[in-house]
Amino acid sequence: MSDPVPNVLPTVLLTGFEPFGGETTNPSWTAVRGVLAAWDGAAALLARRLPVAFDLSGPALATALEETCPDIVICVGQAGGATGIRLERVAINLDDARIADNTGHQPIDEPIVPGGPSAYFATLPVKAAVAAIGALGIPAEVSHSAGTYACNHVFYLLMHKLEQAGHGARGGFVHVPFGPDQTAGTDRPSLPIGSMVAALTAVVETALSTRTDLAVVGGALH
Ligand code: PCA
Repeated sequence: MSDPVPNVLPTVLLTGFEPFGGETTNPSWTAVRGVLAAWDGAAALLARRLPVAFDLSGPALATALEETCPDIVICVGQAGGATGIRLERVAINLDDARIADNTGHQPIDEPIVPGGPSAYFATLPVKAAVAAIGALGIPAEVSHSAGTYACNHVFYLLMHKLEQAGHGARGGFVHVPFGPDQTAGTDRPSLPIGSMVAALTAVVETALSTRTDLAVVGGALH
């Protein structure tokens, strides 16, 4: 007889953000909740909403990690103006805010972790995820900069904390476009929330099934 297989489902933590920059919704959180509502896969999914605040998001992320002990963490944020899903590959050790955060704080050219590495790479299979999303007919690409605002801040702290914990948990960041409610009557691009939910579900499934990323074209010339 073979040894019994432990019946422990992997845990996936998804995070979204509260609204910011004058918006009343943030599609990242709407979509994350949609993923959880529809999920019936072989993993335990948990979600947390993070504040758009440089001083508060790190502690909120730390609490979420302590409470959920995830195997995989996928943080999600809004990238207004994007036309598709962006699988972020690089988090840099820099806060340089173009606008104040939701507490009025606007750090300029400050390290996120003084003395920390200049950058971390996502440890999710970003190219495989792009392929999986593309197979659903939803636009997606690998992105090599998550910016220098609150999303990059959380992404960097996530990768820093996961590396320091040393448990082998994997993580990354996904940017989504505006939702249709944010662009009505404008020429700003948006994506239906249902497409975001399908795309993020594909990211979760790909992360669960794929440890070694696809070696396919996905770089950027500029
Ligand atoms: N998007 C912002 C911060 C919160 C969010 O949803 C960003 O891209 O930095």
